[in-house]
Amino acid sequence: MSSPLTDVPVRGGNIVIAAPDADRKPLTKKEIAADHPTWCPGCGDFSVLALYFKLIEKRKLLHEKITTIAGIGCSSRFPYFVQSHGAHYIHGRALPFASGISLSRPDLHVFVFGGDGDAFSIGGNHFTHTARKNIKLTYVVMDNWVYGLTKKQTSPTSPLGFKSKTDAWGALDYPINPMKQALAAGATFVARTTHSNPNHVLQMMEAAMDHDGFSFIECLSECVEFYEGAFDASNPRKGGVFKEVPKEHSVTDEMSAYKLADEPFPGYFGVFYNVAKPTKNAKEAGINKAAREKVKGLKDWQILQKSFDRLK
Ligand SMILES: Cc1ncc(C[n+]2csc(CCOP(=O)(O)OP(=O)(O)O)c2C)c(N)n1
Ligand code: SF4
Ligand SMILES: [Mg+2]
Repeated sequence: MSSPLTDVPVRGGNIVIAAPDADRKPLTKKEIAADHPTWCPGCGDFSVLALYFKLIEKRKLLHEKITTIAGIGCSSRFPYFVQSHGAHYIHGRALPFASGISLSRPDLHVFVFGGDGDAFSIGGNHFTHTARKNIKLTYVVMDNWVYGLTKKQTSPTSPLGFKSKTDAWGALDYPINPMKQALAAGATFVARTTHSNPNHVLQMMEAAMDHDGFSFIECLSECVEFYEGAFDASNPRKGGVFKEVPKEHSVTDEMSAYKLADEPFPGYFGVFYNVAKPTKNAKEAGINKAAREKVKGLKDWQILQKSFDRLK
């Protein structure tokens, strides 16, 4: 069967790609899984990866329609294990890289995965600015309250008193609350889940993917090597409590979302905040369209020549 062709608007012109055939079969896990994950046995990150595969299968996403980006860390090894376009990028810099992809390829689902250190320590500024720009992508922070890859340093989410290689007497610094951080930065979709509740992780990923804007998920993901038992209080199988966001909570009420985020651990799980707001993608597309109108019919070199002429 022949593939119809579609025009995909990109910055500076249009590229023509083959549209997926309607009768193409959804990808199977075998087709999506790449290398064998190198995480420690029992690491929470396995669960997040398995649910990403489920999401791709369930939502019938095709290879050329997704991209999987990460920074550096155990959790950030994620793209290695996924058979898709993507990058294992620089520590803390996954978001600006992913933003470029999102803004230039509106036809893609851009997924970013990473750790608490990657997101809130070295990547803290990028988190804030990507959120405030409302760039359309989904960011899953696999929060294990520690630096796993570098073998147990205090992270921005480590609780007070946590003993690590950088805080032998226990952490002195007040931890970041990722949910409050996301709300304050202007994220338009903010949700919280945990690796120990697979159905819930999938639900949150689906809702995040469907959001037109910056969607952020804090996913608790236990580091069994350097912070074993960190999340037991949120896991009913370990005697903890998994408390869902109350049904009467309005996801468009920012102050209520803050109140949910203020709850002490284990807190609430679910969508705290979800509002519609124009994305940078949509705003830029308008500017690009108008700019393209002005140079309609010209070849690339002629557009370049015009720019040079203006500088004379
Ligand atoms: C520029 C730079 N600084 C520091 C490091 C060292 N480093 C690698 S991963 C990491 C922190 C990882 O912690 P986190 O993001 O929480 O991921 P996890 O391993 O816990 O999943 C650090 C400090 C680096 N690779 N690059
Ligand atoms: S060190 Fe921790 S975060 Fe890293 S793979 Fe092992 S269990 Fe997972
Ligand atoms: Mg970590």
